[in-house]
Amino acid sequence: MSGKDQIEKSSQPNSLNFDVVIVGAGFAGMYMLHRMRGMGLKAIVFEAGDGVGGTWYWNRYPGARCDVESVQYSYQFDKELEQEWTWSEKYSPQPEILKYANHVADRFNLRKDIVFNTRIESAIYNEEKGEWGVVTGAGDTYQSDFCIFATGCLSSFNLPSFEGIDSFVGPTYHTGEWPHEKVNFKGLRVGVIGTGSSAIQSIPEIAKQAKQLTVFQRTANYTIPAKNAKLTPDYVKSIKQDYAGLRDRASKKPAGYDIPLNSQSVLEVSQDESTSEFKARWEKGGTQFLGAYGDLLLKPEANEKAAEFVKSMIRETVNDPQVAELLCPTNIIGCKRLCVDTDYYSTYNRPNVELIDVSKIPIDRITSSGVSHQEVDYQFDAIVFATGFDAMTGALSNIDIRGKNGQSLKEKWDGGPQTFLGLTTHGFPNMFTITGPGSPSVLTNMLPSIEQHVNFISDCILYMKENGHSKIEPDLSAELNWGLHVNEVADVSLRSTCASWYVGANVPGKPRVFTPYIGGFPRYVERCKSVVDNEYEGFSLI
Ligand code: N01
Repeated sequence: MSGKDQIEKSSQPNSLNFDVVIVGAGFAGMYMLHRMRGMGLKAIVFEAGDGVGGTWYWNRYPGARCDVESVQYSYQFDKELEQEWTWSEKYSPQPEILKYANHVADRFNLRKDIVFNTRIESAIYNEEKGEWGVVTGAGDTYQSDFCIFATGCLSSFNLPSFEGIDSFVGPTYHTGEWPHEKVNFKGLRVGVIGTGSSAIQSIPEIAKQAKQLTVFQRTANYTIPAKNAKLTPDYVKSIKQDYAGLRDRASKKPAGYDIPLNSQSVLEVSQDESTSEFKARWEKGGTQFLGAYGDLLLKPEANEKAAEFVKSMIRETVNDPQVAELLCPTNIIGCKRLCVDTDYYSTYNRPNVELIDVSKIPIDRITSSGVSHQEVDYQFDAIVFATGFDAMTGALSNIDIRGKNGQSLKEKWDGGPQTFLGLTTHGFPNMFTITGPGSPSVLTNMLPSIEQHVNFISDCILYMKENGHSKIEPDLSAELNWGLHVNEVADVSLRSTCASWYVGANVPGKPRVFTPYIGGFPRYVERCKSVVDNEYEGFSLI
């Protein structure tokens, strides 16, 4: 029986009242539901897909895998769950992560309170009643005291409005909404548009199948080899013996991810020394590469040392010097999200792969038979759009969310999102956003960030119940001060200096604001803790 059937059977007509409505059944929504039920609250989750897993449900493209080590990209709220689940690889592939999400849903019997195949169209706050009215695509309305958005940071995919996009006669795919059935590119001529993380993971896999693969690159990206490997039983045992220690070390790191970080300046060491450190980190693989020195994301001249090393590796790997130069990025390394790959650069040595530079002259149009660029017609049997997401705010602005005085969230955030702690926004009482804009979210290991937010929200609701409060809303002054702080710390980092999705640059018309909080996970957690210790300082409680 589906969650919807169950609700319809167990509820009286017009009595669809809940303590908490949660939107989204990814890792955030699932844990939120678990906590709410554990507190004895009546909670319901709405999920657009027909299964749990969020980003790992939708992103099924070939080569999709995590770029945070799986033993850390996992829940820590339940010690038995930690012990019973065994990851097979250093960076587990998407099917295994989705299996884990399903395991969690089954283990905690979550599905009975999740309504699948249901997209939320609007969430309207009724001031008189002090409750939220959440309306589904089917037109059903559910009332709740609290409305929690667990809609994900990278869940609303971005499809640029290429001229003629509907005229292509073959199949088209978007990496962010990949079909559930296996896509077979064998013997086909395939075009891939984009060279971000999703493209960098999928291109080597598509190239193995396709007769011809043509990649359209607007901005070359830095990517570090994953050096993925099967986990040995001894390694798994050692992790399980000290999971608590691992989690504790991770919680003290800026990204909530336990990787080796060196605080020394690269400018203080010799060229030989830095080259050998970069080489060692390249061989180890993954995003820890950027932890080689403390100032890589602070000073352009320091950053250049790391960038030059990666470019030297591209030139060493790619046989054709012209292609190698095209693949060499010209911006700050780590400014756009650093990618992690398996055989990305060497894929361009394959005779069936070509790279087209669309950085100076954009793609003209999509035609019925392929892609036209500079009056050259590239003929394809299939096109893959690896063009990313309307990040951080896209999923929220797709829902008509209205707070006090009918104010629309989309309109409030017209000039960029305004939040207190990335969790709440003034004028929208009893509404929370898990890993919302203005929180560390995408700059951290998402799992601990999700758990920290879910725990904050749960503790807050518990505090309200215990102290007779029915309404919580952040003060405007707290929100403005938080916004200033988010901007202030962003300005210190080189990360805010390029046209990335962190600043909304990939979506035409989106305000250019550095959206996540870059002050680091420990500092953020400390701030949340101090808000709580000071009886929800910065919030009005009624
Ligand atoms: O999206 P992206 P993504 N014409 O925005 C190009 C996470 N993730 O899905 O850079 C031509 O990075 C665009 O070009 P440009 C991770 O956080 C994690 O790859 O804007 N090209 C770019 O090359 C990641 O950062 C994992 O100039 C156009 C590409 O499309 C985030 O998701 C795996 C274009 C989009 O790249 C997003 O990654 C995958 C146009 N009109 C993703 N419009 C892991 O955990 C856009 N592009 C491993």
